[in-house]
Amino acid sequence: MVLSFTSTYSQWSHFNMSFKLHGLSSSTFTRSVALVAKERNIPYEFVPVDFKLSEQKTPTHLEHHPFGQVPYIQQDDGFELYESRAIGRYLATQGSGPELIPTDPIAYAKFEQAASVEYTQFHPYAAGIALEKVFKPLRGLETNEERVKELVSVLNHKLNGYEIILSKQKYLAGNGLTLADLYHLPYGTIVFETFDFKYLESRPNLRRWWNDISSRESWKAVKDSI
Ligand SMILES: N[C@@H](CCC(=O)N[C@@H](CS)C(=O)NCC(=O)O)C(=O)O
Repeated sequence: MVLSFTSTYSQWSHFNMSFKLHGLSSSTFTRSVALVAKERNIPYEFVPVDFKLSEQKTPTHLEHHPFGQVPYIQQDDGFELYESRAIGRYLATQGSGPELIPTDPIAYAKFEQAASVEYTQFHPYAAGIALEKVFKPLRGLETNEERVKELVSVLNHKLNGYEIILSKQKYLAGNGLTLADLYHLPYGTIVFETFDFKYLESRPNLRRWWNDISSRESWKAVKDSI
Protein backbone atom coordinates (compact mmCIF):
# COMPACT_ATOMS: atom_id res chain seq x y z
CA MET A 1 0.00 0.00 0.00
CA VAL A 2 2.75 2.43 0.97
CA LEU A 3 4.74 1.57 -2.14
CA SER A 4 1.76 2.08 -4.32
CA PHE A 5 1.08 5.45 -2.70
CA THR A 6 4.73 6.54 -3.24
CA SER A 7 4.63 5.56 -6.86
CA THR A 8 1.29 7.28 -7.45
CA TYR A 9 2.52 10.38 -5.65
CA SER A 10 5.74 10.56 -7.67
CA GLN A 11 3.83 10.22 -10.95
CA TRP A 12 1.44 12.89 -9.77
CA SER A 13 4.27 15.29 -8.84
CA HIS A 14 6.04 14.72 -12.16
CA PHE A 15 2.79 15.28 -13.99
CA ASN A 16 2.37 18.63 -12.29
CA MET A 17 5.96 19.83 -12.78
CA SER A 18 6.07 22.80 -15.14
CA PHE A 19 7.85 26.11 -15.16
CA LYS A 20 8.30 29.42 -16.91
CA LEU A 21 11.49 29.73 -18.96
CA HIS A 22 12.60 33.34 -19.14
CA GLY A 23 14.98 33.64 -22.04
CA LEU A 24 15.79 34.59 -25.58
CA SER A 25 14.91 32.16 -28.36
CA SER A 26 18.25 32.62 -30.13
CA SER A 27 20.24 32.21 -26.89
CA THR A 28 22.42 29.09 -26.72
CA PHE A 29 22.00 28.82 -22.95
CA THR A 30 18.22 29.22 -23.14
CA ARG A 31 18.22 26.41 -25.71
CA SER A 32 20.16 24.06 -23.43
CA VAL A 33 17.50 24.47 -20.76
CA ALA A 34 14.66 23.92 -23.25
CA LEU A 35 16.50 20.85 -24.53
CA VAL A 36 16.70 19.19 -21.10
CA ALA A 37 13.03 20.03 -20.44
CA LYS A 38 12.09 18.28 -23.71
CA GLU A 39 14.27 15.25 -22.87
CA ARG A 40 12.52 14.91 -19.52
CA ASN A 41 9.04 15.64 -20.92
CA ILE A 42 8.54 18.67 -18.69
CA PRO A 43 6.17 21.29 -20.06
CA TYR A 44 7.23 24.92 -19.83
CA GLU A 45 5.99 28.33 -20.83
CA PHE A 46 8.55 30.41 -22.70
CA VAL A 47 8.66 34.04 -21.54
CA PRO A 48 10.74 36.14 -23.97
CA VAL A 49 13.14 38.72 -22.55
CA ASP A 50 13.53 41.60 -25.01
CA PHE A 51 17.25 42.26 -25.49
CA LYS A 52 16.49 45.12 -27.92
CA LEU A 53 15.00 46.96 -24.95
CA SER A 54 17.84 45.69 -22.66
CA GLU A 55 15.13 44.15 -20.53
CA GLN A 56 17.75 41.77 -19.04
CA LYS A 57 19.40 44.75 -17.31
CA THR A 58 16.28 46.22 -15.70
CA PRO A 59 15.95 46.19 -11.89
CA THR A 60 13.00 43.80 -12.18
CA HIS A 61 15.06 41.29 -14.18
CA LEU A 62 18.05 41.69 -11.83
CA GLU A 63 15.84 40.59 -8.94
CA HIS A 64 15.59 37.20 -10.68
CA HIS A 65 19.02 37.04 -12.32
CA PRO A 66 21.68 39.11 -10.53
CA PHE A 67 23.99 39.09 -13.58
CA GLY A 68 21.39 40.53 -15.95
CA GLN A 69 21.36 37.50 -18.22
CA VAL A 70 19.11 34.72 -19.45
CA PRO A 71 17.94 32.08 -18.86
CA TYR A 72 16.26 31.65 -15.52
CA ILE A 73 13.33 29.47 -14.55
CA GLN A 74 10.42 30.15 -12.27
CA GLN A 75 7.99 27.65 -10.76
CA ASP A 76 4.48 28.41 -9.53
CA ASP A 77 5.60 27.65 -5.96
CA GLY A 78 8.10 30.54 -6.11
CA PHE A 79 11.23 28.44 -6.72
CA GLU A 80 13.63 30.16 -9.14
CA LEU A 81 16.99 29.16 -10.62
CA TYR A 82 19.50 30.74 -12.99
CA GLU A 83 22.71 29.36 -14.62
CA SER A 84 21.81 27.00 -17.45
CA ARG A 85 23.95 24.07 -16.29
CA ALA A 86 22.44 24.21 -12.79
CA ILE A 87 18.95 24.42 -14.29
CA GLY A 88 19.73 21.43 -16.51
CA ARG A 89 20.88 19.40 -13.52
CA TYR A 90 17.70 20.26 -11.66
CA LEU A 91 15.42 19.43 -14.59
CA ALA A 92 17.28 16.14 -15.11
CA THR A 93 15.92 15.06 -11.70
CA GLN A 94 12.33 15.97 -12.64
CA GLY A 95 9.82 14.67 -15.16
CA SER A 96 10.42 11.37 -16.90
CA GLY A 97 12.71 10.13 -19.62
CA PRO A 98 16.33 9.04 -19.97
CA GLU A 99 18.47 9.11 -16.80
CA LEU A 100 20.71 12.03 -17.74
CA ILE A 101 22.70 12.01 -14.48
CA PRO A 102 23.75 8.53 -13.36
CA THR A 103 23.21 7.63 -9.71
CA ASP A 104 25.76 4.82 -9.38
CA PRO A 105 28.84 6.43 -7.71
CA ILE A 106 31.35 5.32 -10.37
CA ALA A 107 29.07 6.26 -13.26
CA TYR A 108 28.38 9.58 -11.50
CA ALA A 109 32.13 10.27 -11.20
CA LYS A 110 32.51 9.59 -14.92
CA PHE A 111 29.59 11.95 -15.56
CA GLU A 112 31.31 14.71 -13.54
CA GLN A 113 34.48 14.11 -15.53
CA ALA A 114 32.56 14.45 -18.83
CA ALA A 115 30.72 17.54 -17.56
CA SER A 116 34.07 19.11 -16.72
CA VAL A 117 35.38 18.25 -20.18
CA GLU A 118 32.46 20.15 -21.73
CA TYR A 119 32.90 23.13 -19.44
CA THR A 120 36.69 23.47 -19.64
CA GLN A 121 37.91 21.75 -22.83
CA PHE A 122 35.10 22.63 -25.22
CA HIS A 123 33.00 25.54 -24.08
CA PRO A 124 35.58 28.37 -23.81
CA TYR A 125 36.79 27.82 -27.39
CA ALA A 126 33.43 27.05 -29.01
CA ALA A 127 31.82 30.00 -27.23
CA GLY A 128 34.71 32.27 -28.29
CA ILE A 129 34.25 31.26 -31.93
CA ALA A 130 30.49 31.78 -31.62
CA LEU A 131 31.04 35.22 -30.12
CA GLU A 132 33.34 36.29 -32.96
CA LYS A 133 31.49 34.68 -35.85
CA VAL A 134 27.83 34.89 -34.79
CA PHE A 135 27.11 37.22 -31.90
CA LYS A 136 29.43 40.12 -32.73
CA PRO A 137 28.11 40.42 -36.31
CA LEU A 138 24.55 40.29 -34.95
CA ARG A 139 25.40 43.32 -32.81
CA GLY A 140 27.02 45.12 -35.74
CA LEU A 141 30.55 44.52 -34.37
CA GLU A 142 33.53 43.37 -36.39
CA THR A 143 34.80 39.79 -36.14
CA ASN A 144 38.41 39.45 -35.00
CA GLU A 145 39.57 36.87 -37.57
CA GLU A 146 42.98 36.43 -35.86
CA ARG A 147 41.24 35.49 -32.64
CA VAL A 148 38.99 33.08 -34.57
CA LYS A 149 42.07 31.40 -36.08
CA GLU A 150 43.60 30.88 -32.63
CA LEU A 151 40.37 29.51 -31.16
CA VAL A 152 39.73 27.22 -34.13
CA SER A 153 43.23 25.81 -33.77
CA VAL A 154 42.99 25.23 -29.99
CA LEU A 155 39.60 23.56 -30.39
CA ASN A 156 41.07 21.38 -33.12
CA HIS A 157 43.63 20.01 -30.61
CA LYS A 158 41.00 19.57 -27.92
CA LEU A 159 38.83 17.53 -30.28
CA ASN A 160 41.65 14.99 -30.63
CA GLY A 161 40.94 14.20 -26.97
CA TYR A 162 37.27 13.72 -27.82
CA GLU A 163 38.19 11.31 -30.61
CA ILE A 164 40.23 9.20 -28.16
CA ILE A 165 37.38 9.10 -25.62
CA LEU A 166 34.74 8.33 -28.22
CA SER A 167 36.79 5.58 -29.86
CA LYS A 168 36.39 3.63 -26.61
CA GLN A 169 32.78 4.36 -25.65
CA LYS A 170 29.55 5.62 -27.16
CA TYR A 171 29.17 8.82 -25.14
CA LEU A 172 31.45 11.10 -23.14
CA ALA A 173 30.68 9.56 -19.75
CA GLY A 174 30.44 5.94 -20.89
CA ASN A 175 27.96 4.00 -22.99
CA GLY A 176 24.92 5.93 -21.83
CA LEU A 177 23.86 9.41 -22.89
CA THR A 178 24.19 12.05 -20.15
CA LEU A 179 23.64 15.74 -19.68
CA ALA A 180 27.34 16.22 -20.48
CA ASP A 181 26.71 15.13 -24.09
CA LEU A 182 23.58 17.24 -24.44
CA TYR A 183 25.30 20.41 -23.18
CA HIS A 184 27.45 20.34 -26.33
CA LEU A 185 24.51 20.81 -28.67
CA PRO A 186 23.96 24.59 -28.79
CA TYR A 187 27.60 25.60 -29.35
CA GLY A 188 28.41 22.36 -31.20
CA THR A 189 25.87 23.30 -33.84
CA ILE A 190 27.79 26.52 -34.45
CA VAL A 191 31.27 24.97 -34.64
CA PHE A 192 30.33 21.70 -36.38
CA GLU A 193 27.47 22.75 -38.64
CA THR A 194 27.07 26.49 -39.16
CA PHE A 195 30.75 26.93 -40.05
CA ASP A 196 32.88 24.39 -41.85
CA PHE A 197 36.02 24.04 -39.73
CA LYS A 198 36.30 20.40 -40.91
CA TYR A 199 36.43 19.15 -37.34
CA LEU A 200 34.35 16.05 -38.09
CA GLU A 201 36.05 14.99 -41.34
CA SER A 202 39.07 13.21 -39.90
CA ARG A 203 37.40 12.08 -36.66
CA PRO A 204 34.96 9.22 -37.32
CA ASN A 205 34.07 8.70 -33.65
CA LEU A 206 33.46 12.36 -33.01
CA ARG A 207 31.27 12.44 -36.14
CA ARG A 208 29.30 9.36 -35.05
CA TRP A 209 28.72 10.91 -31.59
CA TRP A 210 27.74 14.27 -33.07
CA ASN A 211 25.31 12.70 -35.57
CA ASP A 212 23.77 10.71 -32.74
CA ILE A 213 23.20 13.54 -30.27
CA SER A 214 22.27 16.17 -32.86
CA SER A 215 19.55 13.98 -34.33
CA ARG A 216 17.65 13.69 -31.04
CA GLU A 217 14.03 14.81 -31.28
CA SER A 218 14.54 17.10 -28.26
CA TRP A 219 17.25 19.03 -30.07
CA LYS A 220 15.37 19.17 -33.37
CA ALA A 221 12.49 20.72 -31.44
CA VAL A 222 14.56 23.55 -29.92
CA LYS A 223 17.35 23.98 -32.46
CA ASP A 224 15.75 26.68 -34.53
CA SER A 225 13.24 28.01 -32.05
CA ILE A 226 12.39 27.35 -28.44
N1 LIG B 1 26.63 31.16 -17.32
C1 LIG B 1 25.36 31.63 -17.79
C2 LIG B 1 25.57 32.44 -19.06
C3 LIG B 1 24.30 33.10 -19.52
C4 LIG B 1 24.54 34.02 -20.70
O1 LIG B 1 25.69 34.38 -21.03
N2 LIG B 1 23.45 34.41 -21.33
C5 LIG B 1 23.53 35.34 -22.44
C6 LIG B 1 22.61 34.93 -23.57
S1 LIG B 1 23.11 33.43 -24.33
C7 LIG B 1 23.04 36.69 -21.95
O2 LIG B 1 22.10 36.77 -21.21
N3 LIG B 1 23.72 37.75 -22.38
C8 LIG B 1 23.30 39.09 -22.09
C9 LIG B 1 24.25 39.84 -21.23
O3 LIG B 1 25.21 39.26 -20.69
O4 LIG B 1 24.00 41.03 -21.09
C10 LIG B 1 24.42 30.43 -18.02
O5 LIG B 1 24.94 29.33 -18.28
O6 LIG B 1 23.19 30.56 -17.89
